[in-house]
Amino acid sequence: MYDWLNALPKAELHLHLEGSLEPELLFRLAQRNGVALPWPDIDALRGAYQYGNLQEFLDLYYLGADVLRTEQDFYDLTWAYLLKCREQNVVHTEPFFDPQTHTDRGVPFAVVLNGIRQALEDGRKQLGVTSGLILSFLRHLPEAQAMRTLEDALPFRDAFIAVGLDSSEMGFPPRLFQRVFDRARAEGLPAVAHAGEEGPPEYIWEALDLLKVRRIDHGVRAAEDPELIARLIDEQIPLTVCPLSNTRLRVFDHMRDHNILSLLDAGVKVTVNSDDPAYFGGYVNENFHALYEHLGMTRAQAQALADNSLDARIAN
Ligand code: ES4
Ligand code: ZN
Repeated sequence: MYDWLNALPKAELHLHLEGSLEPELLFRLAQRNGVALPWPDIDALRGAYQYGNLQEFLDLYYLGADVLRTEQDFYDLTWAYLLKCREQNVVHTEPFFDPQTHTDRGVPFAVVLNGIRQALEDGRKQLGVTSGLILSFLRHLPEAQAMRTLEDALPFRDAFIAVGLDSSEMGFPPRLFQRVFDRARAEGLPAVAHAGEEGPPEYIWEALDLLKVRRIDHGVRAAEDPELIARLIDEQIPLTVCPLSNTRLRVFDHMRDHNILSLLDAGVKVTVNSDDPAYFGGYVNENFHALYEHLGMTRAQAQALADNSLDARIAN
């Protein structure tokens, strides 16, 4: 079963490039850039990867991202992830990056973007992994800063396939970013948004109705609202679900409690993704493995999940 799962061709639609920064590369970049780290060694850093909720994880994720300084750093980060894609039969990926995490530290937008897009281009040519980049706004920062980030990005409009919304969810509902998403849509950019990870079903309604998203990232709390589930099924709106992330961040206490297969069987277009694989203990295949081990996922269900991922692509 494991070999069969590994060999399935699949797409990854929910992956934060900054969250694919493995401790080994993090330490290497810290040394290369002369950045002092709060952890004495790699094991101490790995030991810190225990979170009670989304915010505890994000605090560490933003600290880790501080080692990313040069175009080469962003290239190396992206390339390491693309090598994983090839190894895991991820034939297509639509990764997020958070420009504000870097521009707020004084790293220019173009430095971040050029490193990432060169690696994505090399990934297409040398590894046969196709991709489309998603520019994601940080929702814990003011709307005006998201708008400025969008304006910084517009000269590079062709480098993106969509805009997204991530970071701390509770208290930062999608409606706060309606004008930014209106502007992005006017530029012809499709939208996705994190919603219903820790936040309530209302945030998923807002993402659909106000931000006009074509996919929901996470969305697992939709299960609490039958009317919302009916809509997701009716409109076949994809949910990019991240099982290992959800258990590591205590959205579900244990993998056996996860609702992804119930949603699949009910007719919701769910997909399997790794979110922040360096921080949550696995890439896409390890997520598939966990569903087999703890939820008894069948081959037919795994095939449906993989087919959904290829079908829910924005880019081709
Ligand atoms: C994230 Cl798991 C998760 N949720 C929201 N925002 C994020 N950024 C990176 N990982
Ligand atoms: Zn995410």
